Amino acid sequence: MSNPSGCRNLVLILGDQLTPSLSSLRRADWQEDVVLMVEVREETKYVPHHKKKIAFLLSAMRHFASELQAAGWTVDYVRLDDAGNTGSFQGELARAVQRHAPKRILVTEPGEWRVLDDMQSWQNGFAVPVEILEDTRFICSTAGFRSWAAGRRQLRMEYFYREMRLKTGLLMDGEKPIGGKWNFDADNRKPAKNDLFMPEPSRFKPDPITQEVLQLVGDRFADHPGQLEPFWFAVTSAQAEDAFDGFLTNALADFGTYQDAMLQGQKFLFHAVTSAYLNAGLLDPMVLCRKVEVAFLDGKVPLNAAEGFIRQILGWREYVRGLYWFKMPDYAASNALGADRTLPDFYWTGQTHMNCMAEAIGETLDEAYAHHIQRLMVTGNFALLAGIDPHEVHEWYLAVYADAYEWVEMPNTIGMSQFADGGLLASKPYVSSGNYINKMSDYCGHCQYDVRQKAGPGACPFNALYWNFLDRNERVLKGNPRLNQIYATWSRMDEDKRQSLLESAASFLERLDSGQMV
Ligand code: FAD
Ligand code: DLZ
Ligand code: SF4
Repeated sequence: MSNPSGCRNLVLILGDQLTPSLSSLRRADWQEDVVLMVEVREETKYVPHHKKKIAFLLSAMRHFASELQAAGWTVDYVRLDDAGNTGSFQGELARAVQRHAPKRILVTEPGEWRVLDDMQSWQNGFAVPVEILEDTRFICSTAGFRSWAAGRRQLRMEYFYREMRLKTGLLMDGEKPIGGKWNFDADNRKPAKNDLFMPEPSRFKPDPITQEVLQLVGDRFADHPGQLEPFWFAVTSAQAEDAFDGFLTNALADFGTYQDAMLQGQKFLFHAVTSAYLNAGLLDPMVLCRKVEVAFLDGKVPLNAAEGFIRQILGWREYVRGLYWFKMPDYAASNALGADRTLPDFYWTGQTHMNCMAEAIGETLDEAYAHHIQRLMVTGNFALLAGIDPHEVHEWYLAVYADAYEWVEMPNTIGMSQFADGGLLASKPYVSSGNYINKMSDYCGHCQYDVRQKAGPGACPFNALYWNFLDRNERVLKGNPRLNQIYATWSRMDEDKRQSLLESAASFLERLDSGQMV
């Protein structure tokens, strides 16, 4: 197609690709090409995203567009309320092709399979070549993960992580891990006390761009979950870097030790609160890991903190992304335990007598954030014990967290949290009775249920549900060597006690299913 007056490349940048060194931008020329960014209804609605998540992304997109413009790029930015906005990537690209008559469309591969699938059909629709470039913002490419995974029977994160340490040299002394061990997790299981000094994440005052977005989201997404304000997220990479530097100074030293702790009313503890920024492209994972390594080498933080943090990014984050692209699209339908209960309404309201759940869900609705152990051992644990459909659980996590995109959320939910992939990611289901929650938090002291009581109406529901889960899934799980001991305990248990636990769980689930407040 000849285009004497058109642009050379039309570069579509998605809302979670806010990085100046994005592969598509690197391929383009700021003097000749046009950048396209679009706010589209389809992306804001494919799950009922938390209001703060939408506000964060739209504000970060608008700030990034103005940064590109200031750097000389021509940016065609379509706002959600612009007249004629078709509401989809495809529709907006079609309109932009009319406006700019490009010779080629450039785009960096997306973070979700559904968008990639759509993108692969664009070539036919536009009569303009569409080039989908690799997303180079990750430390391990999808091809690199595939070749690591090829021929392995088990895809354990720990082995992947060791290879990544060797590849990057992070915390390495030649071929050996600094400190003589790859993993210091055993030192990272302390409960916290409420009298500890608690650092707070950096908060940023909404500027006029953010205020305009808050108005829009308040008007257009009133029916979506979560509190919109106070809104304090970083919306530029400079702010996100400031926030991360604050974490390095104020919280990293205790990150490892209290990584698994939970405390009433303490939403962030010693966590970085950085995932939303990283996943949107405002921060670079390798830069963060190097900063943490330097903090350790300079003697500012202990090894268990530095290693623990680097493992989350270099290990878990890269690993789940590799696994997602390795296993999609079939992974989405996994349901190894055949769980089919509907997600209880209280996941959207926080209205439950279970204090741990009310805290984790309430904080989620307030902040579009909860830390890992709240996600895994409170809301995830309950869903797994109660036999909730993993797809519904997945859609909830995808909706309510500001950091949620399928590539990272789905393996964490379907694999790590719900064991729906049958043990591909986790070597055993992450389930616990109330005892674990009581050990790692002070939630039980504020709860109307009694964590020490095993069965009966006043007993902590996690206690009976735990045994009910093991009993219900015995056929699938009993052969798992990591569960031998627990199944041996279950078989040795007095028959009356077993019956009372099973009856207690059944009665709880009946109340749950009938919509009573539990
Ligand atoms: P920190 O605890 O300070 O950790 C530092 C960083 O390590 C995080 O910012 C994150 O980038 C990375 N990280 C830590 N754990 C993981 C992990 N398991 N997988 C990938 N990266 C990790 N994380 C997301 O980014 N998006 C999601 O949608 C998401 N969904 C989850 C769903 C479930 C059911 C579970 C159990 C975990 C999920 N996680 C998800 C992982 C983890 O809970 C969050 O990354 C973390 O809580 C973010 O808070 P933070 O930045 O304070 O993390
Ligand atoms: C999550 C999201 C939202 C809420 N809105 C937009 C949008 O209006 N425009 C856009 O380009 N991206 C948005 N996103 C992020 C996309 O959903 C994300 O790029 C895909 O899910 C691929 O990861
Ligand atoms: Fe949660 Fe049970 Fe503790 Fe209540 S008693 S906070 S339900 S673990």
